[in-house]
Amino acid sequence: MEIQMWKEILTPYELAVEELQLKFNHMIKEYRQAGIYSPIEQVLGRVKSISSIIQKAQKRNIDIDKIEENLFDIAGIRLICQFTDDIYNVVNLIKNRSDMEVISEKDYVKNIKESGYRSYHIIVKYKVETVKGTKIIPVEIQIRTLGMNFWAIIEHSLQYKYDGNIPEHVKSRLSAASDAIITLDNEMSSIHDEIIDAQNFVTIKANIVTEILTTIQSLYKVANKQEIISIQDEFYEIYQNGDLAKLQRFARQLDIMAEDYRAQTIQ
Ligand code: 0O2
Repeated sequence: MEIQMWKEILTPYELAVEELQLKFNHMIKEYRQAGIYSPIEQVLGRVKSISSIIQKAQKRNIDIDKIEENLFDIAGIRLICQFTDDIYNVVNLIKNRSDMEVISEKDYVKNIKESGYRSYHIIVKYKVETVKGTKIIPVEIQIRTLGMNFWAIIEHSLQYKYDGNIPEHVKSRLSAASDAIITLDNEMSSIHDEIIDAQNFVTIKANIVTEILTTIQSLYKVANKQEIISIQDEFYEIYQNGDLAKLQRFARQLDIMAEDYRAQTIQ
């Protein structure tokens, strides 16, 4: 197939990956802005390279003209989570979306592959609008923890290094590493609530500080310099003290002050 033809085939897949990365990243942003723990930690995406597509098609005896009907992972999204439980929450989030339809799923978290590979795979149908019209694209979404991702990346590069024939002694080390990651994921899950509380505290504090600094900046235009300096001093003192409730109270007082100035400006 000519390179131009490949480009035409792959363009809607690129669009699907770009749109989905944006949507999942926006989901993370919405959670964080609301000060709520996000079950998705990181979003990655890729369109399979032409050489990998050809290689996979040859391995499976798929005619190159039939790849679109037979290969479902040309567009790939990877959602990285902190905890194993998050994986299942993300699966439900995907199932409840109206912009994609789940066509198949494989739970390699519960049914670990012989290699030691763990991940949850979902194939969805996703609609994109191109200049040539609407196109339905299959997208493979892999959902895994940071630990599972670490293992899969290392194993994948070893597959390349040994051309798919990893020696037995390396395989058994990989299997031991996979077991160690299961233990790590389980340990992390057992302190799940404490970690989430700590992370929520940091996110909420960061949101309030941003809000306070934005209000102080807006007050520069209307309040007198001396007043601004004393507000800033008060803010630094409360911030250093680290009391979240005091910071929240201070943010509310500042809001009222800014609102008063706004009302005066309108009069
Ligand atoms: P790439 O380069 O990541 O795209 P198959 O594709 O034949 O392996 P199937 O049924 O299509 O099998 O899909 P399956 O088993 O759900 O796996 C699809 C993808 O999951 C793979 O795509 C890998 O990304 C990942 N995967 C599956 N098993 C393993 C494994 O043992 N180790 C690692 N590191 N990744 C795995 P590709 O096309 O193989 O590769």
